[in-house]
Amino acid sequence: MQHLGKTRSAHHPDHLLQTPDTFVRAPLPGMRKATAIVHIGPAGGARFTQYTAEFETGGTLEPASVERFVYVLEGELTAGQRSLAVGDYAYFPPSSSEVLSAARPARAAIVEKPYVSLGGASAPALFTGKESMVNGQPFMGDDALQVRTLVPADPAFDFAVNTMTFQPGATLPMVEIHVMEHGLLMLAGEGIYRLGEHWYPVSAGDFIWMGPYCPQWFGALGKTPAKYLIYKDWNRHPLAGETCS
Ligand code: UGY
Ligand code: MN
Repeated sequence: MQHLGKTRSAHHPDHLLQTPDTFVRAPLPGMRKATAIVHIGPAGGARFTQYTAEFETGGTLEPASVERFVYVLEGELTAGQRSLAVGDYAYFPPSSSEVLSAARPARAAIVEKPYVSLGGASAPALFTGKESMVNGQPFMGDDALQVRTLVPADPAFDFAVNTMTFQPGATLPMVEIHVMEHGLLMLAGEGIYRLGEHWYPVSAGDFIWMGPYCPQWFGALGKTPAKYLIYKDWNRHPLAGETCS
């Protein structure tokens, strides 16, 4: 708790840094014995929503009407016959009927958004995966920065979710400025995140939203690797979803 009005959290039109001292918890419709920390949504300028769901023993989350991606942060969740441990993830197409439940306390990062169809095709089917089974790939040739791609490379998916693991001292090789937006959860370690014209110290537990074209760069500090989970909209033409009159 911070009683003197100080925080590392910051909100600007093109980015949000939300640190755990500023998290506010409230249940969402469809939650029982669970609560949500809503990190970002349309009210904050994003075209998706991302929240951390915290389940008590016996907690449940009803299916969503939109597509949903779940990455388990702590404990274990089940969806029908499937069980998801820490580092496991699942994709639920819109109107999937699967309820998420927790036999014991658990936490998960959840991204939800309306599905943007490609040529009228329906959304991909439910799938689950294990991050531990995904091979890391060097990012732009740098072995000290490993990317793990959690969503299959299939144009039917309108978003991507990756983990990025930086050895101490590793950095993004350039300041990125791109049309895609990001939801980012720091999973481990620490470093400096450049967002627009601001440089922020960040560490495990922090959430960042980057709007389209937000200049972004990260450098890992400390003596242990820094790792984050990162969402981006993907595989769609920039005019997809626009109506021309
Ligand atoms: O995929 C990405 O755009 C990623 N390299 N961005 C980031 O880490 N801020
Ligand atoms: Mn990026």
